[in-house]
Amino acid sequence: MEPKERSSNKASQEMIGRMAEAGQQNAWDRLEAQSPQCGFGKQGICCRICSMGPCRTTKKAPLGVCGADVDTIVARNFLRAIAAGVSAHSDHGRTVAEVFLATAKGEAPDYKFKDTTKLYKLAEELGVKTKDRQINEIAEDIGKIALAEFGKPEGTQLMARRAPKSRQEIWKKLGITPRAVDREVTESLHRSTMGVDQDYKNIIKHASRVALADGWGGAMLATELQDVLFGTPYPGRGEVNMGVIKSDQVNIIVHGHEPILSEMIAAASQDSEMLAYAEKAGSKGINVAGTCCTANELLMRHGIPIAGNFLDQELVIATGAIELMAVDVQCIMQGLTTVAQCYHTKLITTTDKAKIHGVEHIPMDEATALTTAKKLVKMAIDNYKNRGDVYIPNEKKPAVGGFSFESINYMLGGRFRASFRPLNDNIINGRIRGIAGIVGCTNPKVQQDFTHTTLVRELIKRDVLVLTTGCATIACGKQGLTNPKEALELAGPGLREVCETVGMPPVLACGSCVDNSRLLVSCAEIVREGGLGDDLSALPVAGACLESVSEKAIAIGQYFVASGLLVIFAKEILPVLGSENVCNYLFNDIEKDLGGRWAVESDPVKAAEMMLQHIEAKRDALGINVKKERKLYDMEERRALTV
Ligand code: NFS
Ligand code: SF4
Repeated sequence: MEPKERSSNKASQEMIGRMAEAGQQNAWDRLEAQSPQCGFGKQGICCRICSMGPCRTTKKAPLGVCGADVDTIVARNFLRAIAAGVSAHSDHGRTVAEVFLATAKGEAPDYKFKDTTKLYKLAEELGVKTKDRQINEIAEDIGKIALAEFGKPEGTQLMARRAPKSRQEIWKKLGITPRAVDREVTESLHRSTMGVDQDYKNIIKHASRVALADGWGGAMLATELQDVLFGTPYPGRGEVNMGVIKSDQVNIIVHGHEPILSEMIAAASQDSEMLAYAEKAGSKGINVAGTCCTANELLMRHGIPIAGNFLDQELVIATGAIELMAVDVQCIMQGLTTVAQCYHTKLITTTDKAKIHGVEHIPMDEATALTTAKKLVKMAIDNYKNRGDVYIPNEKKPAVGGFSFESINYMLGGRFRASFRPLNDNIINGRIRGIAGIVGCTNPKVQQDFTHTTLVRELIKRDVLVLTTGCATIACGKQGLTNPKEALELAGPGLREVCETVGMPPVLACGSCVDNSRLLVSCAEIVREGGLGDDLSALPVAGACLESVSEKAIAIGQYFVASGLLVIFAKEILPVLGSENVCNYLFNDIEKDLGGRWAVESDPVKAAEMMLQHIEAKRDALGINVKKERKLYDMEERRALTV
């Protein structure tokens, strides 16, 4: 496959070409080597849960040894994938809660509570007393409550109370209000072992519950606590794509997910002692850039540049200009080790949960975080002299990130009368047709970044406001779609007018994948603000992830569906097609239970069409399209309605 077919990003194409010339392998080459991939696995019809298996269902042998049918097998695999995704996000959330608590107790001296306004708000929400108490005392109580959300023996997720009442009622009625994260994950594994839950609808019901424990639980807590610790993001400028790597500076890439690490490395890189040390080494400075979600976190809060998304992680090293790549957890390809060996790049793992065989491990703990970060920065500087030939693609775009729920609220209504009212009003009057969430990964089975960016272009052109997270945000950034100036040119007239009036871009970069919680909270606020129905399922909102990779993406999809929204994945990637019944339930009947549903479509233009149809159908149901229809027949009405 030609580099151009592999990626739609010019910088990535260049690096793919150069790696091929040098005989180095990347994810695309390994995908080719793996092809053809197992058709049973692709359809989700392979079971290796017990030792009577592995079993795979065929026409000739439609049942596993235990008698499990294809519906059970597909649903169980689906549930297990979601539980794994939830465990990843939520374990990240737990780590943040631990650091939060340690900070409150004075056991993590390098971390501070940066957003005390949010801390007070959170205290109020969680019932923590604030009167006559020190910040640290309040924070300690919040930290303890947050930590308990992961493993408390009784009760349901406190954050789920943020959902509209009608939604909470639906969950209650179905018995899927999420309990402690650990409990839901454990129950998922239990139910899906051999001989337990063998009713596909009941299995999928629990898939909703465990996913909700993430979206309205672990991941939401991760976002909230990170905001208090590192600052709630507000719009700020940054740059995206490999051109952010600097030829005359020490380059450090932070890769992974938890800002616990990347925040400290960013701080250490600005330390005057470190800067002087770098200068002595002949470098013009220390350049920290990110890949994957941790990059989104840094851009959101500090404007630190993003070098690339998931599929760029190996390509970035192949520039030859990276002195050190520090990784923590999730989406870190083992393939990095081989690429790093071809260059001087030092690859360092930093958490005991995620070591890579043969890779140097320098554990980061909260008690000595900055000291460890400085050690890593010093290692990078010491490695500068070992740099060989360098090739950095000359591609980068300005980008604006930092769209938290709070910042969207302020942007729309102003700091003193923060409100979603203008957004609701403009959805109601039709200038904005609806909202789309474009989220998730980049998968070598799909031309890199292509579907995300095509979807975004199609949607904003037709006056749909886009909120984006994860690697999709970085894809947009590389193509200038998170640069307000460029994106506004592509927006439809209604959306453009609103964006220009409130000073907001048509594509809002909302952060990493755990920050999908910001999308949920925003949708809940739209319902609360009024005029657009009384439940999330009434909203003209849809989500899509056509390049999904991780189990985390399926977990996100399921909690969006269980929150009442439409979610579209690529047909060949969602591993459920082997069971007609499961498909029929997920794509149709689940809507009767939850108000949301899954759909599959691999073509981004068609997927955009599907999202628009959904949005317009919701508008019709809300009765807010009436005016527009009348406009066609009735001149009187038309005059009266001119805005
Ligand atoms: Ni999300 Fe982040 Fe990217 Fe996908 Fe991986 S980095 S948590 S899983 S690949 S968007
Ligand atoms: Fe086969 Fe049933 Fe065991 Fe799965 S649980 S491997 S279908 S026997």
